[in-house]
Amino acid sequence: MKDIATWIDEYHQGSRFGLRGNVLLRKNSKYQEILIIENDYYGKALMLDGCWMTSLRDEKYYHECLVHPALSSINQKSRILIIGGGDGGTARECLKYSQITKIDLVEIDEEVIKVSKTFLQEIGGKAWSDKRLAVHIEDGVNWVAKTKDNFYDVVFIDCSDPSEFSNLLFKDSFYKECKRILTKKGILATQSESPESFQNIHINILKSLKKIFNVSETMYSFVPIYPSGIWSWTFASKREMNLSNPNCKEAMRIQKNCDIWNFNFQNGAFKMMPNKIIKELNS
Ligand code: SPD
Repeated sequence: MKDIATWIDEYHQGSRFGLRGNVLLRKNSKYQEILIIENDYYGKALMLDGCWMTSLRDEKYYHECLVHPALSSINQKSRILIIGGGDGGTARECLKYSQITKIDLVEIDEEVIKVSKTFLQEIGGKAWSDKRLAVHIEDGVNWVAKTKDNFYDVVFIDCSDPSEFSNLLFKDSFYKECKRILTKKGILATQSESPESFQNIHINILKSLKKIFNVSETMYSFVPIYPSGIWSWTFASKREMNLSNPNCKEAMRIQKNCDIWNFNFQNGAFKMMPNKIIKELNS
């Protein structure tokens, strides 16, 4: 099989970020091209419309950083909304918390879920059969619009980069709607792109969330297969959050079973904002 290995690259602003391996699937869904490759080091990896989404080796860098800072810092957390997250990694991490009684996972592209269940079973794992998880194939913007006020304790935006069909997930109007459906102490957690390879989008997300929520904090870490490697996650709330001093006892146990995230890692990651981003935000 080695002789049919090929390079698959994500092209980004004159650079390319590639994995070499066997292509296991390439198909078009109603929304995008879906590709699965198997690489010797990263294992199976998912690419959507030419952008790397996740791989078996590096997915925890992304999912643990999106989920645990939010869930370890909030006391009341029974109802969770995940917008996107079709590979199941975000749901899997959320389900580690016993307080969670219901997760609505709203993914626009059913094919992403089917392909993930077939090729990337390790990512969603038991989450797919957990009774607390309800999967809805729907546009996240519509789902949020029809949700009543003060409903979810945490809303996760686990989306791809801005594109024709995901653009609305980066708009002020959508963030305002997320704020509306969050409980008083609720938290919005979103992937907030790269301060290096998506600098302008990153800054816009941070400015929007600060303006709309008043309280927001950003952490930085790595996702090896994303353009430039450095990535960010932003957490916003109507009230002060306790992100640097989480007090959830269960999270003490959970951190021991994570591959990447722990409280020390998180403390450092919230102090990593590059100076050029600080200056932009203050300008
Ligand atoms: N550049 C890729 C950004 C994608 C972020 N979401 C990935 C989804 C993993 N659940």
